[in-house]
Amino acid sequence: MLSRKRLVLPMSLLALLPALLLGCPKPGATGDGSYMTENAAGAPLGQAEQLTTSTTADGLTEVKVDLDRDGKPEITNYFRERTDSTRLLLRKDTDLNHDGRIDVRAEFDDGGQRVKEQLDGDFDGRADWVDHYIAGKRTMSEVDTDFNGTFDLFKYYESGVVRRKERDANGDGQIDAWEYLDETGTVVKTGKDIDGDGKMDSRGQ
Ligand SMILES: [Ca+2]
Ligand SMILES: [Ca+2]
Ligand SMILES: [Ca+2]
Ligand SMILES: [Ca+2]
Repeated sequence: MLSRKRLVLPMSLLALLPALLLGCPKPGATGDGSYMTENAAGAPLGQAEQLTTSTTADGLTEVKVDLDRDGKPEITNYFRERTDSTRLLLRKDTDLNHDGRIDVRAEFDDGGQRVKEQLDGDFDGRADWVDHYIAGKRTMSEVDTDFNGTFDLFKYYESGVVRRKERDANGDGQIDAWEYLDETGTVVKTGKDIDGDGKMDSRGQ
């Protein structure tokens, strides 16, 4: 029987996940996902302070934002400057636990839609949850459920709903368990690779 390891995320990250994943507007957030640091009159908005603005080697504008005003950035935004329009946010790095290491990296396409989001749930500097998006919709998640550095759960979405889960339960890099779900999230079919050749040997339901 396949052992189901429960994904444990620190509470601080859990609390922030809905806002991060759903892109809920937060105080100070602008429509493009970057952070305003002052209002139209130039007065500080909340606590956030823009620390530095520089240009990266590949020509992007890098803006570091200090949310708690301790002099260290929690958010780094990367923009592409445009002459015919407002600058475009391409990447947003967030340090959730204020240890100086990035815990969430979100990447956006030219249309401003999310293409990839990486989360480091145990704050060891290594991403353990990667969401992939196509046309702004999440299509696939890679999850390292035991935080050992190897992704072992792969979720595939249709219209935002998980319809297939693949697991590498023994960590050999090959999928050994499959679950197929209907649109309500109910498992309708399962499969297992018993002899370790990466092919399904037994089917359920
Ligand atoms: Ca700070
Ligand atoms: Ca961190
Ligand atoms: Ca990690
Ligand atoms: Ca793993």
